[in-house]
Amino acid sequence: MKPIIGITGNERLFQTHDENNGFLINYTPREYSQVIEQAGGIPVIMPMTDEPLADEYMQLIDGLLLTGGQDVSPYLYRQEPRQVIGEISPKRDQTEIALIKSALKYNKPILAVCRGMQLLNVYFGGTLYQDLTEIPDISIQHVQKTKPQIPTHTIHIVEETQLYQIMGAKTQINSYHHQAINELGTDLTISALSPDHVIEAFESKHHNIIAVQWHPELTADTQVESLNIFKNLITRASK
Ligand SMILES: [Mn+2]
Repeated sequence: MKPIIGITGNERLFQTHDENNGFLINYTPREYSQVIEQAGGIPVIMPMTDEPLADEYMQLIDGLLLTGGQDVSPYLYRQEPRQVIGEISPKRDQTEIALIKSALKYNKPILAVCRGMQLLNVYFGGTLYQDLTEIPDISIQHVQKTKPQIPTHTIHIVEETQLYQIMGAKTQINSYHHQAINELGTDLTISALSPDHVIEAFESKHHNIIAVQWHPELTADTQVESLNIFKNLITRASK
């Protein structure tokens, strides 16, 4: 059977009649499930759960895809929220931290995208810049105004990393993050940097992890390197 990939879900209000009426729905952007299918896996969207059901989910899935979304609660890296921070979701943090812990316990491969990468960094003891304006010497537009299917900034990929095997030395990626990694977590290795030295990807020699700051699911139709990131997850999940 094809490997089953668990995709972390988000919640949003579905409005019925007016802005004050509605109910919450579970969702994920369609591209995540679509790209897992294209890459040869079976996508399963996992809702946020009150009681973490992570260990049970790990019996059902072969790999974990941590998706983009809200900012990570700064409480998790021992900071108060500053004026520049965006929306946070403690429930989502709690659900996904339980999933990360369980995936590592059962050695299930993880691919982390955007918020997923930031949360994974925090899980391993790292910290974040709450907003790009807090980064000294930043010069590149990391919240691109161009549509998300179009890569805009360059990344330099570190040789002898898994990402280098997947994407080569240098490529262009889309960029939709207003936060970034500050201190890198323990056991993690930088695998790509932007020209203004923002950490754009990391992996680990000790854990089955690949994490990227951009959104390859949105460029998988036009850029083969983007699709290959998901094919790599399927390969890792097949073992
Ligand atoms: Mn960027």
